[in-house]
Amino acid sequence: MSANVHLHMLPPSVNNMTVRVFLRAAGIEHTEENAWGKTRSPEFMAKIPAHLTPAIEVDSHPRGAMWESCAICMYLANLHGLDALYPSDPHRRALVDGANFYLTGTLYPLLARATYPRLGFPTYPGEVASWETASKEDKEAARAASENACEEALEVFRTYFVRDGFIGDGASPTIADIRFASSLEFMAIADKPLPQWALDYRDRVEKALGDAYTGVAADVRGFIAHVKG
Ligand SMILES: N[C@@H](CCC(=O)N[C@@H](CS)C(=O)NCC(=O)O)C(=O)O
Repeated sequence: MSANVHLHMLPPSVNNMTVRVFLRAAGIEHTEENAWGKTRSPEFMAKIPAHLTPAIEVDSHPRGAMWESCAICMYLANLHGLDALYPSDPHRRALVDGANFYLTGTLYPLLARATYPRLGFPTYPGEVASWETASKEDKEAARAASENACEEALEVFRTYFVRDGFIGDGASPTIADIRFASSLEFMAIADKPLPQWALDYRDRVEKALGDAYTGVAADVRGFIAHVKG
């Protein structure tokens, strides 16, 4: 399958893991470039003004480049008619889109506040972790509050989106499973272990996707092991 896709990515990031797993699972030919230290360069920002990864350069896109992990998966799945990964049936698609929007809008901001301070990732302006004047105790209290709040959002995924299968109610993982399972990888740095259903679910997604998942997850898992060590 030729798509002429060039991916700018950061290996330890689960936002990036999502697109890297998707491209492999979809069998879309592409090249990858590590964007470490490059995202704020004039060359990068001329193409990707949001200075975010994952970002793809792709000839067919009206601007030649785009970012946002879910939007990239949706665009490429639409372009290549990848119905199993992104069902065209409006009812199943409603589940996939709902999960991805809930993840990026609600779960991921909580998950980022719970894990980024420990991973050594930059935190967002306005958050306690980014305040020079906040004490260590206040920063940890804010981090722990976000970790606690993840529980409710995870429970929403269990009861509404995942149930006993995959997001989108099909026989194989969709882009929403790739996005959600990848995000769960960061919870390995949290205080509380993931609930058993979430570990089983992540294993189910990984088993279904094989090396497309495991090969990329190795970068994230290796980074977390390094930080913990
Ligand atoms: N919502 C975005 C988040 C992307 C994001 O936060 N990317 C970070 C790495 S995890 C980044 O590239 N930061 C570099 C920068 O801001 O210069 C997505 O899902 O793609």
